[in-house]
Parts: sequence; C-alpha cells; structure tokens
Amino acid sequence: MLLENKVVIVTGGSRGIGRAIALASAREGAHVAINYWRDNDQSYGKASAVESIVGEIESLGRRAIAVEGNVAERETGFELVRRTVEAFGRVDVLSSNAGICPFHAFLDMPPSVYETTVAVNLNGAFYVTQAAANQMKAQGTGGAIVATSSISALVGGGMQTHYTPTKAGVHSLMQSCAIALGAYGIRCNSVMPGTIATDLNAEDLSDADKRAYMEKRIPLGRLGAPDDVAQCVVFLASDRARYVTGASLLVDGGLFVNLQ
Ligand code: RM4
Repeated sequence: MLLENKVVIVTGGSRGIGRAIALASAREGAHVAINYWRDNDQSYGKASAVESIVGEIESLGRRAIAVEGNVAERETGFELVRRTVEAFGRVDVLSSNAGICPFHAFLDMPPSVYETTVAVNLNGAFYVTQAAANQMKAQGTGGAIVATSSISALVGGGMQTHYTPTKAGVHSLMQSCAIALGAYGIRCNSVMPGTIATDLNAEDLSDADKRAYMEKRIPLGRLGAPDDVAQCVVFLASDRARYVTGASLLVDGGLFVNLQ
C-alpha cells in the first residue's frame, strides 16, 4: 500500500480526475477528505456524486468525509484542513485538483469568465496549498502536495486564454512552494494531464471532429482516463517519490511532444 493510513485531501474530489485521485488514494490505504462545490451541472446530481464517492471509499474499508466549499474563497482551504484534522487528526497529502475550464473565445470573453477561472484555478490552488502546508509544518512530519496543473501550462488553447495562464501559474506555484517548504520536509509537485475525458471537456469533445483530431494527435491513440492521472498523483504523493520536489509530470499519452 503506497499510502497506508495516510490522510489525503482532494479538492474537486467528487468528479473527474479528483474523484479518481480520491479512489486511487483509498485503494492505496488512505483516508480521504473530499472537497466539492455545487455547480449548475446537474448531470451528476452533486449530492449523489459526493455520496457515491464517500460510499465507494468506505466500501474499501477506508474512511472519507465530504466538505463543501468554493476553493476560490480563502477560508475554504482553512476550513477544509480544520475539518480534516477534526476527523482524522492530521493531513499528510494535499491533491490540489479543483479547476474549471469554461471554453470561451478571447475577444468577447466577459470579465466574469476570466476572473472566475483565475479565482478557482489559481487563487484556489494558492489558498488551499497555504492552508495544508501550515498544518503539515505544525505536525512536523513533512507531507506531499500534488497540484493538478496541465499540458496547458506548456502550450496554448485558442478557447482557453483565461485557463492556460492559470495552469502555468499552478505549475510555477509548486516550483516556488517546493523551495519555500523543503525545509519542513514538504514536497510539492504537479501533474500535467493532457486531454482526459471528463465532464470538464465533455461538451468540447462532443464535437466528433474535435475528438477525432485530439485522438489523432496522441501517440498512444486514445484520450486519457481520470485514473491514468490518479496513478501518477499517488506516485508523487507516496514515499516512492521521496526525493522528488519542484517537479512536474506530463500525463498526456505523448500529446505534448507530437509535432509530426
Ligand atoms: C486541458 C487540455 C485539454 C482540455 C482540458 C479541459 O488542459 O487543454 O485538451 O480538454 O484542459
């Protein structure tokens, strides 16, 4: 078990990549605190999504709590850590995963779309990392922070001018936190998912031509699955990555390197 009896916080943990991270962590022996935030996407029926992930983790013989909160608000991170410590006594791993990508053209993008994306993806990552790192420092036994950045930290997207800078920022945040927190034995790394089939991009990929274009560009010939990313997060969170900090790991099927 790579995370035996570790306590793992996952933001955005009820759906998509975050849900896979929560399950993969529990399968490796962790207890999990799942952050989630209501949204207008009723396809999951938020309560059912949250209840089902908690139930799946408990069926593995592990404990789980669900804590609602918008990571864009600074207090959410500190409340999430407080509730986690209240339930499990400590925090060993933070998966700073919550993020949104409302695809939108650049020239007519409303300020609200830009500002909300920055607030959730970048501000949220900063605040929850700060809260978890303070708890880890107080515990005195180190810890691991793994942020979900993106291939979009390295390359652009015409409909993602608001989103790609936030993913570049998350990547850079982990690099600087690795320096700031190394003295406390807290490792900070990021994963860079490529095109992973989740509800984040379901609408975008519902365009058959777009989906075929993306699949053709990926050397491994398929879109990623959430668990493809989760396995890499578990590795970076585990003691197998004990000498890895400030690093980033592309999880993209070869998409980034595929020029021709
Ligand atoms: C990723 C990448 C994918 C997109 C998701 C939403 O960073 O751009 O292609 O589907 O974001």
